[in-house]
Amino acid sequence: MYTVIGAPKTRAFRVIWMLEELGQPYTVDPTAPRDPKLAEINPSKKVPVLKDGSDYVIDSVAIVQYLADKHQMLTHKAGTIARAHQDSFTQFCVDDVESSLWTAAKHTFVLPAELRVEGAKTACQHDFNKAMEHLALRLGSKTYVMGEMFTVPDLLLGHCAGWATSMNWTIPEGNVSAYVARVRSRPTFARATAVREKMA
Ligand SMILES: N[C@@H](CCC(=O)N[C@@H](CS)C(=O)NCC(=O)O)C(=O)O
Repeated sequence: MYTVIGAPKTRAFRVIWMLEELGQPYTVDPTAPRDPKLAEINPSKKVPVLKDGSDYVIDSVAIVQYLADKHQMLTHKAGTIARAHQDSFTQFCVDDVESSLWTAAKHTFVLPAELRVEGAKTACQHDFNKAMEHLALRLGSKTYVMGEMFTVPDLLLGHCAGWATSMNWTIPEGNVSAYVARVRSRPTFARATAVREKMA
């Protein structure tokens, strides 16, 4: 039995969605970011954290890929060229998509007011729009970024797309909007969303 530590409205949602994809049993400990009790397991007091047995894994991307590797689902095997391309999409999601969202969030409500920079959010949105153009080109007419198989970067991109929409950023019409709708219409996404709503 896994324990997902972190309020489901945070990136902990990714881990919950992943566990729904895997059909693995889990419980959620909805600890808020920066709760002092996190310091013992994560010096940055960030969430999510996955408790697996007596071990703790921190960082949502590391957790999701670990679970994919462990259960051999939603991933190509390490050391294959397919895995290299898959990881490239994961890094694209983290570097180009999530970083714009997270930096914008920091300059909206995370950083102390005196450190927030006016215009930072506009610059982030510009970068996000550029990333969406690149996603459109890399995705082409494929069902998922790696083709017919739903993999880790699809889950991460699907999560980021919802985050962007909640900030009123636009997902471009066409292959990207159709892709996002496809990813977010998975029954596992609906089940994870129900968990989030129940714990809100
Ligand atoms: N790269 C980390 C980032 C985790 C992260 O920043 N989590 C947010 C909540 S979604 C948090 O705990 N923020 C608290 C803070 O920045 O102090 C991951 O993907 O897990």
